[in-house]
Amino acid sequence: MAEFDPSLPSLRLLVAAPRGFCAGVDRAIQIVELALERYGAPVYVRHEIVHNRFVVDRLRDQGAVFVEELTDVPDDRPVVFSAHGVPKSVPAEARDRGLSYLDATCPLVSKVHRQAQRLIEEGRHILFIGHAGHPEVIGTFGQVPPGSMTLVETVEDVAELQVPEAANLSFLTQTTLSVDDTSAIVAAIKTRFPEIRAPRSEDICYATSNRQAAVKAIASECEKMLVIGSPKSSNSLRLAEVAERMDVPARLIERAKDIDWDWLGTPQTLGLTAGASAPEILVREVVEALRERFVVIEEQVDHTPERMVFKLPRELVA
Ligand code: 0JX
Ligand code: SF4
Repeated sequence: MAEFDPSLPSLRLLVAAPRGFCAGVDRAIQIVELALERYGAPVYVRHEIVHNRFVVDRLRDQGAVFVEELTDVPDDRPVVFSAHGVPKSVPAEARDRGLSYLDATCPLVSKVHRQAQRLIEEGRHILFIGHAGHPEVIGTFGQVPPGSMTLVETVEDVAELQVPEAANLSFLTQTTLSVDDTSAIVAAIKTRFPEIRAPRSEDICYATSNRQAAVKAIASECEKMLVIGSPKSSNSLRLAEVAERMDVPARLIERAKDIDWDWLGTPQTLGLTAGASAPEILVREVVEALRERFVVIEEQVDHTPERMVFKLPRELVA
């Protein structure tokens, strides 16, 4: 802990809550840890279990091996699928090879997978709101036949959309999107396709929307905002975006060493949050680094309480 030095400038630090790990991330990490306990090392993990270098490095130290493709998994070792979900072809390939696999796909992502399959069975074409190339998008597209789902990334995309049967459309979304951007895209879709069958709500998950709301709740009081998360992490990127859109300059950092002190300057009030894949230990690390340079007055600003817990796969708890 940094020593108190009254000559340092003082800093009011507003720490957003909820922040950091969501129930899907907690579950995914536990699945890898329990698999290591049960089967011993190495346990293979297809894709980063969650988009966080610290988490991945820690699990690697315990014996996890991270690969991008099943072809890199030997026949005699278990493999875990990441929280972001996988195309249907991945478990199919694992079964064909007789691999033992554990699926750490977040149950809220799996729910979108099931919805996609149901809509296709009803003969609909799906507009999928999401970010091209993101593993969750690849996984969800991989639940349905090629050509039955069209990706929409922006409001501008909606005007350009060419879809087979306008009267038979529905839409789904990635779970980790910007709440505001998504509602603008949904509004544009409903304007262009008034007959579209709209789900009761978009599929942005509770953790993503709660973390964005918590940033909104503190941003107007902050001069700058630090967001702990990986540049690969969609939900973390969205948190920095939320602050920036409220005219609060924000930086996404992986760890304390990434703080750009020149950029930070000496604000009176700083906001701090963490994406759903960033562990609390990194929040404490950043607070300690701030205490080296400021007299920090830390306040946690509680927004929406979270109590979500997801069950672990039966084969790991039995
Ligand atoms: O890039 P994402 O926000 O989807 O993933 P990340 O950062 O690993 O967060 C946890 C997993 C989220 C799945 O929906
Ligand atoms: Fe699940 Fe949401 Fe967490 Fe993704 S961010 S793992 S969808 S709870």
